[in-house]
Amino acid sequence: MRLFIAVDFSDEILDMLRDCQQQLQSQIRSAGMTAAENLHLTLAFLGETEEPARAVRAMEKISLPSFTLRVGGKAGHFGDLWWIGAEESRPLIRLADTLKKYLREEGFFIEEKKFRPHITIARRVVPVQDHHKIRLHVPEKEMNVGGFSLMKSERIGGRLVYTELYWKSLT
Ligand code: 2AM
Repeated sequence: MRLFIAVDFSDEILDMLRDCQQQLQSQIRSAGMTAAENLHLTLAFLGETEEPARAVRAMEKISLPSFTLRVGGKAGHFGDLWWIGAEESRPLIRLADTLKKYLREEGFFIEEKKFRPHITIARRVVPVQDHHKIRLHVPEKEMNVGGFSLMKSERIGGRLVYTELYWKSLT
């Protein structure tokens, strides 16, 4: 199974992200928009594994306080994938780094690349003219992060379906 660990959003942040998707939709030819229920902030990507219990053990070792997450204020694209940014705050980086350390201790191979907190809102975006012409107005919103989730990702009937397997609260 394909697993990743992520933070889910408040309704207010989901509304803001959906509004960004609508702004994008009105300026492009086509895209695969992320389904509303799949919008999340990935902390760590585990890839294919049959060891969810080891991922849970890594999550259980985390003893960090809840914190304020700021989402928005910036948008961008990696090639044809469009994202909304999240603030690279100390508590967020600390949570992602600590989690990756514990996942490696549990035997997972986790890429070393720098953590760039982002929310993918659309893939395979085909602009009308050029990606640089696209303008999104992205307000910044805050939420409290009280925990994070182990997620399973599957393709069911051509649709990407994410299922929460485990939730770990912050202190
Ligand atoms: P993305 O949004 O930038 O594609 C589920 O696939 C989540 O894990 C997505 O948020 C995805 O990020 C993230 N992820 C991180 N590394 C990945 C990888 N090598 N392959 C697929 N997804 C990855």
